[in-house]
Amino acid sequence: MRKDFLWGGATAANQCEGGWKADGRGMAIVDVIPHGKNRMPIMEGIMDYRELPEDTNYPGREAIDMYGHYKEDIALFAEMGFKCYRFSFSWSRIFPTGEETEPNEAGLKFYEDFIDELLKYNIEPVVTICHFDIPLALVEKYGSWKSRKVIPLFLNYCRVVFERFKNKVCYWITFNEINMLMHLPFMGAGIRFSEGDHVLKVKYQAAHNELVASAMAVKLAHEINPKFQVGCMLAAGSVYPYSCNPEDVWESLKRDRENYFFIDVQARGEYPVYAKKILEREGIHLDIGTEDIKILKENTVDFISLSYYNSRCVRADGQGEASGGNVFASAKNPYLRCSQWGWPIDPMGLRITLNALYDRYQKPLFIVENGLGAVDTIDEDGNIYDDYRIDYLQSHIKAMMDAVDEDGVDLIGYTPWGCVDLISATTGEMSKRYGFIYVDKDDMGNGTLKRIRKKSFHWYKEVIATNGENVKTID
Ligand code: BGP
Repeated sequence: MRKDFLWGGATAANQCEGGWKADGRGMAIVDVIPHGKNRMPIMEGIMDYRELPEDTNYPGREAIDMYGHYKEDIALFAEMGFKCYRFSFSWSRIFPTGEETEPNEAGLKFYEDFIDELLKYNIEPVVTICHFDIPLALVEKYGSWKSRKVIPLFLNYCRVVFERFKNKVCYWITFNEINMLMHLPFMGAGIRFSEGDHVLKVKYQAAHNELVASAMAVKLAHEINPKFQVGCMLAAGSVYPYSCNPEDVWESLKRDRENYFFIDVQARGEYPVYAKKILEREGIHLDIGTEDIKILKENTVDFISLSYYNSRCVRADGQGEASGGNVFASAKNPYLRCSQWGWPIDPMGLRITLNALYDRYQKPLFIVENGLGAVDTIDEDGNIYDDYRIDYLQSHIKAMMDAVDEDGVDLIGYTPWGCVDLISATTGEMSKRYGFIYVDKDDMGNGTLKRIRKKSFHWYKEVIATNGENVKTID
């Protein structure tokens, strides 16, 4: 691997920061996403959070309180030798309602101290500007990304953080997993549906508004500092045909395109022809501003970041067993075993996905999420022996290195997800743990929040120290 390869870890404010009322922070969508049976209908945008019972538990409000523990957490990341750390800003900590003329200085100062703490250890910050996050006030007033009115407000937020951190941050990601909007519209983009809504039209319009906002952010970033590197972010994972039946192959190509659509626009600068055809077939006429096409064309991203948890699989006949995996419906692949949450485990799929993306876009890639959500138990001796996590990460790192060394994929870095345990996005659980660092907290919110190094902590430290060389020796 190249010497400047960015080994690190990733988290996001909505799932780890907490401090929901500190520094004058405004309410954000994560503050109204509950734990339990109502979580899915809320995230899908088909249930209104204002109808939730009073005793509802909202796990994101405190999360793992990284707000109060960041110095300790960053010191642990430094101990593992992180070269970079991916995290996100909470938009409503900086603009509590999204519409203030001046930013909230206390919120900005929090991130400034946070970034300074990273730089103290020579850890490169990688900032996601919007990770499943938007001020709740904008959801209530404008219906979130349904409305173009949110575009200039987002841009204003971008301007403030780009200017403030002009000399401290180089890597920016506009929207986390932009394609999530199609699957969990409220969690992904604050979209709620009302009776009579043309659901697909609402989603594509919101997607268009985000795509334009993303391109405008790229433009602004490059004006403020030409050295800024701005990326898009895809929930990736190639879709395999269940068989060599051409019907299955065709179905898999269509499914891949559903995800590529966003990145095609962000990386190539225009709506792909297959997307135009889908819109035409569905009778959807998007509200496209006069300048939009030009803005999209002229402001493509510098790199493509992605999350990879698993591959997907489809059968054209829709028969057979279904498989789990990051909210994308998929047929069960008989060649793969699954995690405790039913997500397939497919390291070779990472190599395939990286190659497919690199072939398609020819831009540097950055793996900004990967990992195994698993139940951890503390042994009698006080340690956590998470060999299953080491196995998962080891095999995926090996596949990633093959993609780089054998296939020539240009890869900037690797930041496994939830490097410190945090709240699961899909389930709201604490018990679905990804970290090298254990956090003492349970699904009901009880615990001391104490941090404990797991076995994988020491293993990953060695991976970074050897620039991945030690992983190569496994079978
Ligand atoms: C991605 C999200 C993350 C993260 C991860 C794992 O979709 O970008 O925010 O949570 O998936 O998913 P989960 O937390 O549901 O296990």
